[in-house]
Amino acid sequence: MSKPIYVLNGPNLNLLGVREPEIYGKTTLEDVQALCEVRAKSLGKTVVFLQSNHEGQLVDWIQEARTKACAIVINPAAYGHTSIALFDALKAADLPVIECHLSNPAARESFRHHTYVSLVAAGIVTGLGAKSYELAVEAAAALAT
Ligand code: CA2
Repeated sequence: MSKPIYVLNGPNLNLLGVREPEIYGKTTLEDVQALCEVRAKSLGKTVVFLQSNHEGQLVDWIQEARTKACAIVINPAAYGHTSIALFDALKAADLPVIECHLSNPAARESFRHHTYVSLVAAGIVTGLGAKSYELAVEAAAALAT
């Protein structure tokens, strides 16, 4: 059995579909998980889908992925813009990393224009809502080791 793709989600994404639907849509994180699972299955892969509001927890999961996953898809949410810890962990994981965002951060406030994660990402999918995740899983599967 091949290793799963870890799909990691950062802070506040548990509110998806519940708050601010005008920005992030009506799809819940549970819906996104189902879409990722279906897309992965169609490619002969599985996903481990996780969300945390805590930076250290995300670092722990990235460290776990280093040996247990074949690739990482990550929507780091706001931590992408601030976290050198996530950057360091992803770099050390030495796996294909696909960064994904529901919105297009480049079209939003300037503080969202830079992400540390993008410095270690093989590719970035943004602005397509839940579709960003499906395409990110597809890219991760294609690059998986
Ligand atoms: O567009 C994305 O996926 C973001 O990663 C979402 C982050 C934001 O800080 C990034 O710049 C772009 C925010 C996630 C918050 O998610 C919410 C979902 C529903 C309601 C409120 C927040």
